[in-house]
Amino acid sequence: MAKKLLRALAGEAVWPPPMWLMRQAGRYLPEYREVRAQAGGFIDLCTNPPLATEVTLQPLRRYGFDAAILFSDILMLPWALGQGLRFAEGEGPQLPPIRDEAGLAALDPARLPGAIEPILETVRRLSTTVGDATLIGFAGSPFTVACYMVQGSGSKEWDQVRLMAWCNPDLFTRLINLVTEQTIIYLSAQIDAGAEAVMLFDSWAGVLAPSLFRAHVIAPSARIAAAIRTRHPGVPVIGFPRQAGSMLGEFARATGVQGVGIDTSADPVVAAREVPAHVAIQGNLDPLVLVAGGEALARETDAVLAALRGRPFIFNLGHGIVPQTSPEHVAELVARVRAA
Ligand code: 1CP
Repeated sequence: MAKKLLRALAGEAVWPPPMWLMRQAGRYLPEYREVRAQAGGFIDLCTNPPLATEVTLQPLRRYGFDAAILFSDILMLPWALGQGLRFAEGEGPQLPPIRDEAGLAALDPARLPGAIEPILETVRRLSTTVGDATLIGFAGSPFTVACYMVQGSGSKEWDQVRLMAWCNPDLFTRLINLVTEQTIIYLSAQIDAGAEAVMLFDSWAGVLAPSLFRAHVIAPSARIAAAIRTRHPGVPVIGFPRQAGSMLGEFARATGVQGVGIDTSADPVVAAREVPAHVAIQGNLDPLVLVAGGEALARETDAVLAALRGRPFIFNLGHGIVPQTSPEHVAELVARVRAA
């Protein structure tokens, strides 16, 4: 197993660490903006295999990252289940919210295999072109996907979602179970198409009380990790329970994932203590220090490197790159990590 990122996920302390950046394909790159304009809408881009392949590869050409992450979105799963999805320009995603039995019953798992076909075609194309980089497939975690399905748009507090979890736990649990089952099918299909590792993005895990975190973050993630282990032995799973805070160690131990992403607010020294030594840690430079550049970027990069040296570790940001990031700052970051 020669690829650096897969070695780290197998428990090896690779040095210098493998690196990639969340949202490494995106609007901070002029070549992405060009393809994006050509594609029409964002969903059109995600379902266009030649263009989605091209934007996935753009950051690899520029920076030689150790991973390519499939260009798609976590909301393509509800889209594939027939829940209407729109990306209004400058407004973020909009979906008709699920609030009752009828909303849940309208989801149609029979649509999924046909709907995800163009995404799988992108994975197939990438699997023959990524070279030494590791091809990462992904999905949202069931909780974060359910957040958008129930709330109907982005939110800071996700009040409608948490209220459903408390007031109608049976309905919410059935939604989580349905999304969990479909996520297993979706990730499994990405692996069959050539993904070498998969990541579960749980961007909103941090809004949950501990009992709900156990039920709707840890349990579904553990179920997905177990299913991948059974169906695709040796294919690692990275969990990213953003802002898990004091639940991080329990997440790492109880889910059986091979890698854990830590967000910007996590102290990497503390995370290194709480995450079992055989589990890789991925993170966690503040994406805004990458905008700042200069002394702060150098100092903070070195602090992350020092905290996680000597254990399985994948250098990344604590959340996605923001559009105003200078591509030159990314080049400086790559040079600094490579020289560690
Ligand atoms: O105009 C554009 O180009 C659309 C912006 C955009 C992009 C580039 C969206 C809409 N999604 C993406 C790609 C994307 N999304 C990737 C591609 C691979 C990569 O390079 O990393 C991935 C992995 C995601 C995952 C994603 N989508 C998450 C989880 C990670 C995170 O950032 O927290 C979430 C929460 C989404 C929802 C989403 N999609 C797009 C937007 C603007 C949002 C966020 C809406 C909100 O704030 O709630």
